[in-house]
Amino acid sequence: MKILLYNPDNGVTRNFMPHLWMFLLQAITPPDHEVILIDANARAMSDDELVQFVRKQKIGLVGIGAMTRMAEKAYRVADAIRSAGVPVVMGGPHVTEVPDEALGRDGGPRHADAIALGEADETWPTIVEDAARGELKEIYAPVDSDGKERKPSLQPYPALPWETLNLDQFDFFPRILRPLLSRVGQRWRTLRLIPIESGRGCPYGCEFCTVTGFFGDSIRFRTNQSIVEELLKLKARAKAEGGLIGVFFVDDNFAISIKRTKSLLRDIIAAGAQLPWIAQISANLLRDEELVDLIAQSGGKVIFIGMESIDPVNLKDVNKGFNKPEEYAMVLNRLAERSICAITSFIIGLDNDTPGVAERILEQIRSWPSGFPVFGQLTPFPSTPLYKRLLADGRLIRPKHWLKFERYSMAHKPLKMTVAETHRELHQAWVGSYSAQRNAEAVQALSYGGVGIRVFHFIVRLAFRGIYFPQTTKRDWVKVIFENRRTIFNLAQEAVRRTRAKRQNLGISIQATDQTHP
Ligand code: B12
Ligand code: SF4
Repeated sequence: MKILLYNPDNGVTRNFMPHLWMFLLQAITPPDHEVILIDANARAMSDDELVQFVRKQKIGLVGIGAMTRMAEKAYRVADAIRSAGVPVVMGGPHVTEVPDEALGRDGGPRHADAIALGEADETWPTIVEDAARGELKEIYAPVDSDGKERKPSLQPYPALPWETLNLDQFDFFPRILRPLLSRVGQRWRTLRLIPIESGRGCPYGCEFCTVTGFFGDSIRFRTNQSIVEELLKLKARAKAEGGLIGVFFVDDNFAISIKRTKSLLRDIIAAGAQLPWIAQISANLLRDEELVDLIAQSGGKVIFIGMESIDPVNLKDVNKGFNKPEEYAMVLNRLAERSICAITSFIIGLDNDTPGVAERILEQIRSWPSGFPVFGQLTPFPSTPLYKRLLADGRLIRPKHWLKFERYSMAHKPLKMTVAETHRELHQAWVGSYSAQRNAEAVQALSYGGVGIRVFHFIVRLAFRGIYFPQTTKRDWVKVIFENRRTIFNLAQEAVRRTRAKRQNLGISIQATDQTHP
């Protein structure tokens, strides 16, 4: 049987990296079945094109995975494929949180023939065999023989064939900038970001987060050895093919067990398996200076930190009181001292937020080392404690917000601001972080480093800007390049000056060598 695994995009912006679940399920599909992967973030297709593709390829089963944000599109695509007579199985966080919806058991239309609840590492092979026999069941849940929920162990972990997979769709650099970047140096022509998980689960239980509910509070890890092997394969490939390969450790809290993270990082260093990497780590865990040293030595370049708020009352409200705003600057400086950048993530619209919150956050950000701030509005994801609280308090204005996806639009009434004010604050936070002037300041603040670092920081800034201000067409890019022309000109001028100086120095040293070796 031919199987298509499909991951929808959100219809507006694109992720910079295909989703790991597809590669994982492909690796554990029983032999005798062929698996084709399409991530709409990397390969955009209309519903019609997709249905044509499914027909032409004679696909026998389509698996669709979706976050809540992509649910509307996922259902639409599923409907189109099912009307072509091909069965659809859906999985991932959203269907796990609201299983009745996909199966049409909540009074709405049915979108899937079957759903896979929770982690599908152990149920997927059964789903495939059942589908091949034409005996798909409606619900597949990871349970043991007593019917109790079972979280798969990550030991052993399937070997993902990164050494042979086509990695073109993992290129982080926007297409339009690639020719320019190749001129900076052949090494810079691509930056392929590969998702790797080292463990699952986070026990912290922040009120808005789905992770503790989905993966459970029992943390599970892969062996250090299997991760190091994966890194070594990727490193060998980067060496053989040129270009840059980086890794995104997709664990929700990569240092949730500091002892284990340190041991993994030490093993990476000992094996010489360092590649540039990104991971998400909560600020409280970065108090450990030895951990930060190991992060730097093992190739860590960017850390995503869920700061959420600079207001301790807000943090306590969402059960994230372990974040201490007074420590943020210390943590960020400590990272910057080791040339590690931070993606600082904030939530706007928390219960204690009032008008002016964006400016208050921006003021703090301007006092920190240059990084990449991101902002979202407080979003009640189904089945989170936050959703239940807002529902009970009658504050949900769009209780099924995912069925009509609206980017950056509130689904509930904030407490101390209106919805319109919250939207304005969110907009202000993005403008204040990624205006041409702010980009210039952030790049200028890095002038102690080489021009390469600044060019890279600037390009990443432009990409991050695109999370809020969609940049999917050539026109969008031309506009953003025009707005930032002064920074681009200054960086280009400096690059030329440095290259000339380097050439001259080289000339002098060649002459000197000639003189000593006549
Ligand atoms: C990496 C990541 C991203 C990446 C992009 C995704 C990528 N390319 O990998 C980035 C950083 C861009 C991102 C962005 C966002 N993310 Co995100 N992200 C993650 C993260 C950390 C890891 C995903 C992952 O690979 N996990 C490991 C794999 C193996 O797990 P999995 O995907 O769940 O797959 C398993 C099962 O779900 C199941 N499964 C999944 N799909 C399917 C399909 C079928 C057919 C079957 C059978 C089974 C199945 O099988 C897999 C193996 O067991 C998760 C949290 C987490 N730990 O999962 C959050 C998470 C998915 N993100 C989340 C959110 C909210 C977002 C944002 C909306 C954040 C924001 N405010 O902007 C954005 C939206 C992006 C967009 N384009 O619109 C939420 C989603 C909650 C929800 N209910 O939707 C999560 C769960 C985190 C959280 N704190 O709650 N994200
Ligand atoms: S620390 Fe991060 S992953 Fe863990 S519960 Fe909180 S938000 Fe979710």
